[in-house]
Amino acid sequence: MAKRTTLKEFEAVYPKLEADILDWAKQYNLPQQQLEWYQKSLQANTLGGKCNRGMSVPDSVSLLLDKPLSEEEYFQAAALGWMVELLQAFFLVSDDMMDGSITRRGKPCWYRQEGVGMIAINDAFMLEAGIYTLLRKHFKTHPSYVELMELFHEVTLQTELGQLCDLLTAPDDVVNLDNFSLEKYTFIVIYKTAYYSFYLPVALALHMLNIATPENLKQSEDILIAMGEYFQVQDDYLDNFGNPEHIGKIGTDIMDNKCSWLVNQALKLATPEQRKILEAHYGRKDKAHEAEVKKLYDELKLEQLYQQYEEKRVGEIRTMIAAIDESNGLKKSIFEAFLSKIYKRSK
Ligand code: DMA
Ligand code: MG
Ligand code: MG
Ligand code: MG
Repeated sequence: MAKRTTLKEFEAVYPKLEADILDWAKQYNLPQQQLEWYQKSLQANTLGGKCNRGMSVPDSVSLLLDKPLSEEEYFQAAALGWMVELLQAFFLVSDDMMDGSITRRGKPCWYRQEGVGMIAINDAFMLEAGIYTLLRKHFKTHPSYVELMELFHEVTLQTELGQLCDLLTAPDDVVNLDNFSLEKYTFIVIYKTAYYSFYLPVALALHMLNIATPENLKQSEDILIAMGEYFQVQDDYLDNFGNPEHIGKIGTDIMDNKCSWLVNQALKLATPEQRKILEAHYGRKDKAHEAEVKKLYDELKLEQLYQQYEEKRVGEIRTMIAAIDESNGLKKSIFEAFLSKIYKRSK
């Protein structure tokens, strides 16, 4: 029987990994002040989240082995999980700067904290570097070392391609609603979110156990990408309809001119008059304009539309899970575990 990890168990591994990263930096005779800065950035940006992505690695490994993990197995899986969290930290620090966001995990975004500012760009790179420090330290002699490293590199690029499309579809100065489409939306969310948040943890678990094959990777990818797409629709929904206190961040999608799920639905439903409202108020850096768009979203009943979407999509994903062929080493329970963590999430 597999055993699900707790946040407490997962967090208990972090101090050792932080020490590994800082020890590696120490060999360069990094001065104390800079060492302390690195530590502060690691703690501020890697800790304090839900760790769903990170914990999915030990959970998936345990489900694949169908048993609780030994101490050594748990450490390895949790280390890979924390590498996913470092990747996420790297993306969030930069995403918040690019999106001009205010808060993250209930605190000011890193670049807005005292004394940080644009140094956050370099901090983001150093968070990313932490991944490869840990991978070298703990997996250098693992048979799948190269596969693990290539996977991190590939997923990083995929996420950056998604972010590029997200940003170029949302220029600061020109609002052109014709630029938005559900096709573009699908590309953005699959690349910026689904690969690193959903595919990566399971692919890492398969590589850690040396049981990855082109077939089981592809089957995992198909279903996890669908789930990641659903997850980002939730993120877009919560950006407008979520409670900022509860989700720990203040939505910026309307003011940022984002090709969000909500604006795409609004464009599908809008009468010519309603489209004019969007044209006049979407993508303006101003609360009064934003309020007009929020009012239109309510008139168009996008909250109810989202709930219908959620039920339909989750039904489709359940059908995909049921069709999984377990003879190639996969377990349906891995995907069920993922789905149950995000179904009807409010944060
Ligand atoms: C998130 O997109 C994507 C990455 C790679 C961090 P987003 O800007 O919608 O995320 P959030 O709502 O958390 O700022
Ligand atoms: Mg953002
Ligand atoms: Mg963004
Ligand atoms: Mg968002």
